[in-house]
Amino acid sequence: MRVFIAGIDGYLGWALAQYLTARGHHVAGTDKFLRRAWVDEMGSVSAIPVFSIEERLAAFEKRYGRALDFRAGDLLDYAFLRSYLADFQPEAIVHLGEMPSAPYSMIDQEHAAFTHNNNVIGSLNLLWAMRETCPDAHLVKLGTMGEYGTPNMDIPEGFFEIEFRGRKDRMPFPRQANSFYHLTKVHDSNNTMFACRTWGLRSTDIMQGVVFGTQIDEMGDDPALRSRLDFDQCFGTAINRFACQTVIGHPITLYGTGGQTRGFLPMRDSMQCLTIAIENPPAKGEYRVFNQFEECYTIEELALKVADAAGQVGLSTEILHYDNPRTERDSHYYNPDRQNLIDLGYKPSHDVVAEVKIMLNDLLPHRERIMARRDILVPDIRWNGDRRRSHVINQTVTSS
Ligand code: USQ
Repeated sequence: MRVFIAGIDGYLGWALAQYLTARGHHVAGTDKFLRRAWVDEMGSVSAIPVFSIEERLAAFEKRYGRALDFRAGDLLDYAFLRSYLADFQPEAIVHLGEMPSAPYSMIDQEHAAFTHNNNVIGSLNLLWAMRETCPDAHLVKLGTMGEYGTPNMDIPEGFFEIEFRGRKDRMPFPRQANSFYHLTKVHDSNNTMFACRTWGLRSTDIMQGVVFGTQIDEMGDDPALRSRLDFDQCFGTAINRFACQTVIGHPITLYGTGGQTRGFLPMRDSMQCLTIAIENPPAKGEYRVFNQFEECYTIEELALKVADAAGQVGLSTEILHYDNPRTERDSHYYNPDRQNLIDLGYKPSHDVVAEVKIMLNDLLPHRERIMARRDILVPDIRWNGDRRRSHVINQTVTSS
């Protein structure tokens, strides 16, 4: 299948390009290298070194025996996007080209406005470019489980049946996002649903949980093919940060009570799920929603799993609770469905500790890179607009 990836240089995009190519798909993609710039803006680096795009592309061709069709560009540059899609004529488009961080979108007015402009208009441009150049292609749009928030009821996959004043309808499940970033994904969902209904486009909107992991098997041993792995307060997600903190002996930074519950999945499961969605497209005009995660855990449970894995590779771990810089519930009901992907063949990996052990072993050779930035590990971006570093409020566990 001819697959176009927007955001192909990023954490998931670079892995997906390899996963799909290894399965015989013909991949093309674009990137503006903003992820590299944002992490730099945070005063950080990827824990695992990221090679230049030229080095990445050369290593890719050497390993997979075919060149990756790549053009640097911006989804906000409509003429560029339209002409690339017209030339490549994709059968599937995977949209990973958005600013993905909740804290980054909460820094100040400028960052919130940037996030909305970049994400919502970039996605809108993609819909228009599809309509004009490849209306039969399938858009696999990366949304987020965070679109739903944490309602006090089960979360279906996108839609639910509701009865109100004696009448019934199938409607979109309410979205109660908890950051300006997560809200951009809600707006994207509405625009995508509208484009499918009005223009007959087809799309799978992926409500993905928090991804963790340093590699997929396809990457092999060439360091130029490896994934990035961020640990700063904006672009490092929970388990990735905890693993980086552990390898340098920094306490794991649990925010608040650590009772926040989310769906999580290793990068290898994310690749499996995205590929299942690509290879099983919806009908023309159909807009469908997949909830995509392996299992739900509290943040504290995950910190304990990281401590367990660390103990198995000979590292000691301290877990500390910091006052939560985010305004979020840290004790709540959470029970989302994830049946659609299972029905199409998704086999969840279910072994977080084994995956974290792989991560720790991948990260240990790079501990100096993390150690040099240890001052940025405690967060200071707060949901109320202040910039104040969090302080320790409680200790959970120390293992050795
Ligand atoms: N957390 C900690 N300590 C940390 C980092 C995070 O306790 O050092 C907590 C946060 O307070 C939050 C939870 O862990 O309750 C998850 O935070 P996160 O930064 O790992 O994930 P989040 O901000 O929710 O965003 C990430 C990705 C985003 C994606 C989302 C999926 O950055 O792109 O959309 O996961 S979901 O969480 O399901 O909405």
